[in-house]
Amino acid sequence: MKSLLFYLLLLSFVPSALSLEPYFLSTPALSSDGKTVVFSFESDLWKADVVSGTATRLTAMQGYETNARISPDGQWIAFTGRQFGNADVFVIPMEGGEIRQLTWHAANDDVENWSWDSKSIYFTSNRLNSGTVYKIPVGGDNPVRLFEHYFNTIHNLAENPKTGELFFNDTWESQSMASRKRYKGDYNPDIQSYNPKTGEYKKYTEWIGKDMWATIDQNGMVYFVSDEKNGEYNLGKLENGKTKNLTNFKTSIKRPIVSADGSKVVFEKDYQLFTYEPATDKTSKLSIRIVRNSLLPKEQNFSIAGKISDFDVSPDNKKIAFISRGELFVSDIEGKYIVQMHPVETHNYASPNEVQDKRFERIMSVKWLSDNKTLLYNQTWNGYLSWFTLPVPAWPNRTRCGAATGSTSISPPTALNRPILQAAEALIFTGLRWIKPILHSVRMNSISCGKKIPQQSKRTLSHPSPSIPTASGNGSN
Ligand SMILES: [Ca+2]
Ligand SMILES: [Ca+2]
Ligand SMILES: [Ca+2]
Repeated sequence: MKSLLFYLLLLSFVPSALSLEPYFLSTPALSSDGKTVVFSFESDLWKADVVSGTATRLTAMQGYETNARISPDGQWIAFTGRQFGNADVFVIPMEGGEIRQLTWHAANDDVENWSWDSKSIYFTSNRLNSGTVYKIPVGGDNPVRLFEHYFNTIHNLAENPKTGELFFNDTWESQSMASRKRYKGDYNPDIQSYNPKTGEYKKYTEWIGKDMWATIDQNGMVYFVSDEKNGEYNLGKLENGKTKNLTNFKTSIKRPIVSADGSKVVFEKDYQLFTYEPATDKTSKLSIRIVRNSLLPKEQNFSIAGKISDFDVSPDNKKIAFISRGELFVSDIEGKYIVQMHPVETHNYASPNEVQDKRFERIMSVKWLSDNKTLLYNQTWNGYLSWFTLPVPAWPNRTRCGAATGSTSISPPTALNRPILQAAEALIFTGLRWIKPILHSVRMNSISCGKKIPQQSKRTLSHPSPSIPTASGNGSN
């Protein structure tokens, strides 16, 4: 039990700068010199030095930012953003700064690559058919469709700077089932190219499985992914028009991107980022270190060890109510399910601010009524103690003793409160065996509310009186 509590406390103090290497990094891209990597993590784009691995957040837009591609001249990062629900093309300066949106169509517009003059971005969109490639200037303009045939579903587009060929895939399998391994059949993708200057079409692979995701450096060297070697996605390249396998991974890689200078190929593997160096035939894992900005949260987590100031077991022995730091909790008798009660007062004569602040005043004592469904508790209101009842677990209306009044809002435990609740759960487990017999002797089985206090005297009722029981709780603020 001690170790559990220690672990719970430890969780509360995890520093905001992660020292552990993170997982679930995706869609990486490299700068032209292979020294900078941009990738997606926590729905945002991050930029890191390939050697040091220190990563800083580039975007913090609503929705997922993926498919970062760095322009060959190093000026821009194009990426796919989902700020408005569907995918659109955005650009941000490589050094960070103003983000500009380039496409606005309600269809999905996914960034594929840059043109080699760094003036245009290729993107795939299903705006006019089930998906084909368009080109849009970095300054923004109407996109131009590259493949006119309605049934051409072009994607994974990469331009060869030496020949002008546009490399692509066009199968359903590579478009919609890119992660499905070991497919073999008529819809298997192959590395193909079309040269708009000459009208020439070429097909470079014949493997009945997957050959896809071509990426090309400034010398026209074509790298791609194939599962021909061992059924897993491995890196290959075209050499004199022939395929050559480069890696022998037992787990698949995802879409690789080569730096323009050809020094490195970056890809996702096992939920982390790796580079392959063609010159040395060496694969390295990038040691990414995420650096987050520190936040000052509006809510804080507290250990409640030794700080349960009051408690009561229901007459039917099925539930327990307890107070810690002025907050009220109810759990089943085993302590397996704990709910924090947030009574909100909605009397008409309270100003809106008063209603809001009521939630933060401390609760001091709690008892179950004999119906096993109602809690009687006292709480300060504007600094003065008063008695209240609260239905549990039907949770509809809370009434001040003696006068039926407004509604009650009770929230389930929030994520931030979970460590508190878990700690409370652990405490209750240990204490339950001896708590129960004591409670039987102190239970106030017959408490009930008077019903003759007129509406007008409610304020008077809330003032302190000598008859209010002494409470032992600590204030919540
Ligand atoms: Ca985001
Ligand atoms: Ca769109
Ligand atoms: Ca194939």
